[in-house]
Formats: sequence, structure tokens, C-alpha cells
Amino acid sequence: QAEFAKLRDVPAVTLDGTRITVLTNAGLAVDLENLDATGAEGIGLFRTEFQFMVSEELPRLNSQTALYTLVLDTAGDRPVTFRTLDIGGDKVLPYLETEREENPALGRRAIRLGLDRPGLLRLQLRALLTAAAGRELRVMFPMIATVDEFRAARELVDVECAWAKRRGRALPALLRVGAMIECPSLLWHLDALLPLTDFVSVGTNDLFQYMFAADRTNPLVSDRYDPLSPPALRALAEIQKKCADTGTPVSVCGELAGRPLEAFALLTLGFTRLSAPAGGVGPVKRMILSADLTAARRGMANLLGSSAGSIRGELESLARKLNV
Ligand code: PYR
Repeated sequence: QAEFAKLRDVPAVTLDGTRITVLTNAGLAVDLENLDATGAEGIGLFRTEFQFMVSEELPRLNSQTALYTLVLDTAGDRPVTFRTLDIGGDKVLPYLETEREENPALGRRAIRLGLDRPGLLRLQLRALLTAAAGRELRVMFPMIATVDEFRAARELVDVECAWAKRRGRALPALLRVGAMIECPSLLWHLDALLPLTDFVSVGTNDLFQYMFAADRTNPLVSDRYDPLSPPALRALAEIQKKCADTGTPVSVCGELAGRPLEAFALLTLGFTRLSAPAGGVGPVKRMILSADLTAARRGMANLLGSSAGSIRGELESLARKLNV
């Protein structure tokens, strides 16, 4: 821990000079102390559903606005990306009437619920716009499976902006709207999606759950497939390349980004923005400071061609050989 504290204010630059942005994930006011404690450069994923999950009733506009204001005040110049409500499916709220679903991970979660109940999503967007008046607002939508869903969600942002304008309210000085990439369907529609987004963030937990068709809450199957495998890493490489080609800022905010070996793999694929759980920020930063990506990329290119189900061992050897 003392070692990581020393790294707090050290910029995350690889040995061969690539600047990496290390952000952290948060969801409640108590998580905000992790920003200063870890030296994370901002919040890459603020999970707004946590406030809803710890409330006895639907948080009112005022309390949503108060939380988002506190988050932005605390973060100061550091960017914060708010993810709109990711509830439904297994995350049920007792005060919100929802239907029982046989297969909740594939059910009406997240943006699906938000689009079916636009009043709920609009209230949240109103709170975000109010909290961010005069400053930067970054908002992203979870579980987008089609370009139309993103378009519809983005339209609600426009509707709320128009509403605020009509009332003479100050709007954010800068508004960026993004999509989470966690449904595999988007991999074959990035050419259509990316021009509509200001940024994207890859939610690797869900993306791999859906790619491998393995429920990540079911211990019988959750560890059966390794994210450090050619199909998973090739999917990520494809996303990174399409984003680079279109100049779309991209980050990775799944658990993967917080584990040094996995984060090393992400860097070799070209990702430069990672949002890690607070405990992962120090270890990932230490890895970054010791990594030579030029050498690592050559090794990774070979591993991606492997027919193995997991290349974890090979990647460990590569990291060891390069003293990462
Ligand atoms: C995911 O990885 O699926 C997240 O939602 C972070």
C-alpha cells in the first residue's frame, strides 16, 4: 500500500512513452475519497444505480441532483462519466414495479427500462444537467444493443436540454454523450454507432458474459471462459481499432481494467484509458510504469493467433520476459 501511495502523483507513462489515463469507478458519495487516495485522474464510471439501490424509495429529483453536484464538486477538474441507471434484471428495486423475468441478464435491464419508462430516465437526465450547469457533463448509456437505442436515448438528452433552455436554466458548458459497449451486437455496427457518440466505454464484464453466453453470477459457468483468450481480446482489438480510425475516445471500465496482467493486455491492444476499481489503480499504475509496449505488441500479435482457449500463461511469460 505504501508503495502505491508513492505512485499517487506520478503520471502513468509507459517505459516507451505512452501516456495512459487511469480513472476509477465509483457509485456512492463515500467512494469519492478514493479519487485523492489513489491519485486516479477522474471517474471513468459513476454507477448511478447505487443511490437507487440504497434508497427506500425512488430518489427524488433534488436528491439525485444533490449527489451529482457533490460528485462534480469533489472531482473538480477531473472528468466524471455518469452512467445512467443500470437496474432491472437481477438488480430489482422494491419500490419500482417490474415484471418477473426468467432470464434477467437478458431481460429488460438498463437502457431498455429507461426507454420503456422515459419519465424515469428523463428525471435522471434533468438532475445531471442541473448539477453540471456551467461545467462539463459526460453521460453514458448502459446495455445499448442497437444504434436505434442509442439514438432514442440521446434524443431524451436533447429533449431535456430544450426543456431547461425554455425555462432559462443554465446548461452544461460542454456535453458529451456516450455508449457502453457491452452487447456483442454493436461490434458489427460500430461504423454506424461511433459517428453518433462522443465517446464509448467497454464494459468487459457484460461484453464477455454475452459473448461466451455464460452468466457471470452463476459460479458453475462464471469462471469457465478466460477473458485472456483470442476471441475476447480480438473483439477488444476490433473495438479499439474502429475507435482509433474514427477518432472516438474509448475507455475500458470492466473489472479487467483493474487487474495488472489484464490491463497489460489492454495496453498492448492500444487502449490508453482505463477505469479501474479503487483497489486496482495502484497495481495497474505500477504495471504501466514498467511496461514497454513496443516489445509487448509484437508478442501479443502472435498470441492473438493462438488456437488456445486461454493465453493467460503465455501472457504471463511475456510480461515476465519484459520485466513488467
Ligand atoms: C461491465 O463491465 O459490464 C460494466 O458494467 C462495468
